[in-house]
Amino acid sequence: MPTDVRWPFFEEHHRALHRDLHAWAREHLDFREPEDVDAACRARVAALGRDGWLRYCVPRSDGGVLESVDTRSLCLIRETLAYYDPLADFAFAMQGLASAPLVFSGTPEQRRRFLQRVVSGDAIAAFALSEENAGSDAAALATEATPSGDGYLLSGEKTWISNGGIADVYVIFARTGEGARARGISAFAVDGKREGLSTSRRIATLSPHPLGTIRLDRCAVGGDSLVGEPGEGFRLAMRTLDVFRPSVAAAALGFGRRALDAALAHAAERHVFGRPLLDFQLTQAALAEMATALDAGSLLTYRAAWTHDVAGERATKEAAMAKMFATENAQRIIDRAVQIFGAVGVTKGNVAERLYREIRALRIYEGATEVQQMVIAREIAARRDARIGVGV
Ligand code: COS
Repeated sequence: MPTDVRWPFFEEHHRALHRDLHAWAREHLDFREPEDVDAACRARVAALGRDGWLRYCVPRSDGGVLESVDTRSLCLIRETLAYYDPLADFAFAMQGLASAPLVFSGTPEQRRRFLQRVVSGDAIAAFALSEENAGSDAAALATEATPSGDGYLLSGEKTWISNGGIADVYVIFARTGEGARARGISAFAVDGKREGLSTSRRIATLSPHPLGTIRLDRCAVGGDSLVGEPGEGFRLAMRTLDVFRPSVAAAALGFGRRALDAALAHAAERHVFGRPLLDFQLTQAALAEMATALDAGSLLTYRAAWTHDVAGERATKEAAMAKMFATENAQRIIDRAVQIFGAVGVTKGNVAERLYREIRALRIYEGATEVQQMVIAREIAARRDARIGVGV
């Protein structure tokens, strides 16, 4: 049961996208876990590029489908891909995440050089913000970009980088020193084959995805690699996350909806004590709570996307609420699905077992739940005087 696209957040083109992508996903995607995750990721990027789905990551002027990047479309795509194939969702998300800083602030030349290949699926993209000592506290990053000739020398290490090791292009955030912390960071678009850029470590995770540590050893980049103004990198990263955090929520919805559908089917078929599992009120209570949390998560997710797309506002609080709620609840929903499956639910190859591992990272990446709580609290505190009808 996907999100109901008749809701007023959506327009006719969203309904068409939803219908067409479900049909495509049913035909082209495979839920089974691949043996070679790098090869599988490359194949997903190529297929998503070939059939035009990556065109939703850029505006029409850069070869996109829509006039501007539409958060509701990104969310519908991630929700759908996550339902059919977690790795396809990952592949789509990373192409979009790394494209966003260029969409916001890239020069025409950078757009031509990077975005076209990313959108066609010919180049795999990565967004390199995190470091060993700068995860939640992104402004603490220490990778340095030192001016050299008419360009920069990048030195440092970025870690937990999705697609790190297989990416053809990286958006790298480094300290240029215009100011302290967030005010002294800039973004750079760097070719993955650049001398001085190497993968120092691949990271194995609970559910395998391409992930790695990138080492920058006096990696020389031209001044034309700088994305946006010097010192603007942190804000660019945050603007990107405002768009992509709702999409993480949407992926969690896709996982959760898959878990609910699988649990429902199992509960209807499985007989215990002479009756279908579904006849037991305890099963019904679990399923009812799962379905309600999913719809509540959808409402928050598409509210955040709508606020960004239609109201045209900075949707920082809405994005954080959606990500926190949808990912935390998807974890519980999937855990309940495992419980409904019983021993089968912890057996390798079972849909609930796979989802149980897939969902965990979503509560951490692109801002852990605790970061979202911090963001929400800050946003409501900052606006407390602006609220209508404060009568306390
Ligand atoms: N959009 C635009 N600008 C933003 C912004 C947003 N959503 N959020 C913050 N900024 C701006 C602020 O306005 C501020 O600008 P000025 O210096 O001009 O005042 C600047 O960025 C610094 O913001 P702030 O002071 O809030 O920075 P903090 O260091 O306190 O960090 C959080 C804030 C926690 C929100 C940030 O570090 C964060 O999101 N961390 C999680 C990072 C993350 O998601 N990592 C995962 C990596 S990607 S997988």
